[in-house]
Amino acid sequence: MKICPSHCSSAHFVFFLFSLVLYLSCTSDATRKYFPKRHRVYLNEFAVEIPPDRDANEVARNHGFMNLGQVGNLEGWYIFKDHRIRKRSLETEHRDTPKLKRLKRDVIMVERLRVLKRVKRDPVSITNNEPSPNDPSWDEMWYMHCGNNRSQSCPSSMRIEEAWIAGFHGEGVVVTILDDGLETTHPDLIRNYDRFASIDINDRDTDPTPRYDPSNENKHGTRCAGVVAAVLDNHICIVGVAHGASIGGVRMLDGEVTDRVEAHSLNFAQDRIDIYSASWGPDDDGETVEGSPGPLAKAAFKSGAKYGRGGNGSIFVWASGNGGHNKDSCSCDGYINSIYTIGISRRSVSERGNRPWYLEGCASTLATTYSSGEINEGKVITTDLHRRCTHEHTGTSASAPMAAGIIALMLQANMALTWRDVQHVIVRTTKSQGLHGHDWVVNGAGFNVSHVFGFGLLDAAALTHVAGRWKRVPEQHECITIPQRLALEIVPREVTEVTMDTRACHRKTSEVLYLEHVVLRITLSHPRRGSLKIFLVSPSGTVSNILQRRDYDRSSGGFNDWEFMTTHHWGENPMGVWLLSLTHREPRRGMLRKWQLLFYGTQTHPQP
Ligand SMILES: *[C@@H]1O[C@H](CO)[C@@H](O)[C@H](O)[C@H]1NC(C)=O
Ligand SMILES: *[C@@H]1O[C@H](CO)[C@@H](O)[C@H](O)[C@H]1NC(C)=O
Ligand SMILES: *[C@@H]1O[C@H](CO)[C@@H](O)[C@H](O)[C@H]1NC(C)=O
Ligand SMILES: [Ca+2]
Ligand SMILES: [Ca+2]
Repeated sequence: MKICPSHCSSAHFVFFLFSLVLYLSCTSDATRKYFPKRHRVYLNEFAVEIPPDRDANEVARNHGFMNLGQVGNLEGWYIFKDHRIRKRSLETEHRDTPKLKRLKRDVIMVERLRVLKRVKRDPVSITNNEPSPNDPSWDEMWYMHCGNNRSQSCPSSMRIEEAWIAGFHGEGVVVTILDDGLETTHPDLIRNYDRFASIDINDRDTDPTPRYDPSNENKHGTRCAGVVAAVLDNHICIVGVAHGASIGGVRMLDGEVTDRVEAHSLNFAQDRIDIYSASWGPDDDGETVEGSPGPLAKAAFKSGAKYGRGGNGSIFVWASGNGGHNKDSCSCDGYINSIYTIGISRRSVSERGNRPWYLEGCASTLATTYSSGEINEGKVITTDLHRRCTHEHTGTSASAPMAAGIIALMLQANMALTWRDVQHVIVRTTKSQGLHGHDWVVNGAGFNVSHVFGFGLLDAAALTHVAGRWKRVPEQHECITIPQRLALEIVPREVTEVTMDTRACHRKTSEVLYLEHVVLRITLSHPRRGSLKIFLVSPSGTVSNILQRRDYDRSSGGFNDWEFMTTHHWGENPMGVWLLSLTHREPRRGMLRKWQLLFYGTQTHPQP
């Protein structure tokens, strides 16, 4: 008999039958659809988090485990082994032993290790005769599926369902929403809620439950959380993009936000949280330029990239601003300008070739998700305060959590991706198809890119597929050019141009031959900053629209070492002549005083 090889005992066989029956009887049709390979294999090893004042060896000994040592440089985390249980066992046998229960009471956290699926399949096409999830709002989740509507503009071209069918639901990935709190007891979130990925920085406690007031002002975080990780098939509300992921909340917007608060949030639980999702930034009033991350937040981004996720780098997902109606530009949002954040723009379904009013364009946007912002359009349905489900979630707010959810699927496909790998895979797999814009251009490395959409729409099926076979990119080089100091008049109604011929650190250890991000650091004075337009042209001829006119910005403060980032030169070779071009319509002159380029990228091909 094939099922039970000769060396396996009859007890095992009985157990196998038992598990099979259990498995079949416990899986609904819908669950089976999304968990085609349901058998998770657990090891007899446990990741244990030891309180700082305890000795790991002693804890292990007291409870009858063997301490295999600390996990990498993750302070407090150890691997314990239990010889008494089987080395590999199926999920159905995965029950707490009394011994394990005792251990759990004595430490912060215990996690039984399981074998992660690393097998990638080609994206599978959906057959519509599969049963749908039983979540009541599923049919209205237009950004996930179109039912039988297979027209080209169907928003399900983000191919989230395809990624689920290929086995990726976000298991093992932790996403945290940095916002105004999280309703931790919401019935559609509670099962995925992770209290170790949560904190309340506003009230200095560990419970991020929002402050309730009559206007339900603090609903934002809870709504974003549902988009990422609402529970599948529980007869409640919706299905999260990464319904298998854990979800945390950092309550930090309901109070005075300081650099310290931001930094604390960005580095909180660095080795537990994989993805931080933020749908906030400087005021979108069209005149704010000072709204950049402070030194602590900047350091926090850097530290997250270096030490987060056990050294693979935290993933920071950021929504592009909502200020398009104020003629603002996300170029002036210092968070989107950071090389460490993934700036996400959004596209509305009913958009007919025109840029919607709320859409800002900027060169630092990396990619796009579907969400909505217009009246009469399908809005995003999600979890709401007071255990409710809302149809009113709009605009940008949904774009970052949607991207965070998709990236969670991708990380499940390959946990070893670094923060830069994630960006590389996004650049390679996003789709420009169906995104109408007038400024699509193929850059010097062959990538089609736009200021409105970045490299295009996130494609969950392609992201998970490519992530699974992705080899880590070579180490990041940072080539900093010598600042050009000058006193060049920016003459009204003329084009002021200046060039820089760079060797891109040729023959130095910081040489960059394949670009990732380019940062323009600039100092200039100007009678009215909002009337300035700035372009940067690479040696390959790709034009980055660094700054658009912003009619409401009347400041005479100019830019002082301001950093603009562009992703549009991704893959290009920076060696050669760069052109900086400035124009404005003010009657009075401005003065360009200093500019400098920072090239980030690799010396060798990132993915030969
Ligand atoms: C299918 O989608 C298109 C574009 O979104 C829409 O115009 C059309 O009405 C939809 N058809 C059905 C049957 O829902
Ligand atoms: C980081 O990458 C390594 C592979 O280099 C992988 O084994 C590990 O699981 C990753 N760490 C996290 C926290 O994802
Ligand atoms: C770039 O994307 C746009 C928008 O989908 C498309 O119209 C254009 O043909 C694409 N260009 C190339 C060269 O693929
Ligand atoms: Ca609290
Ligand atoms: Ca649900």
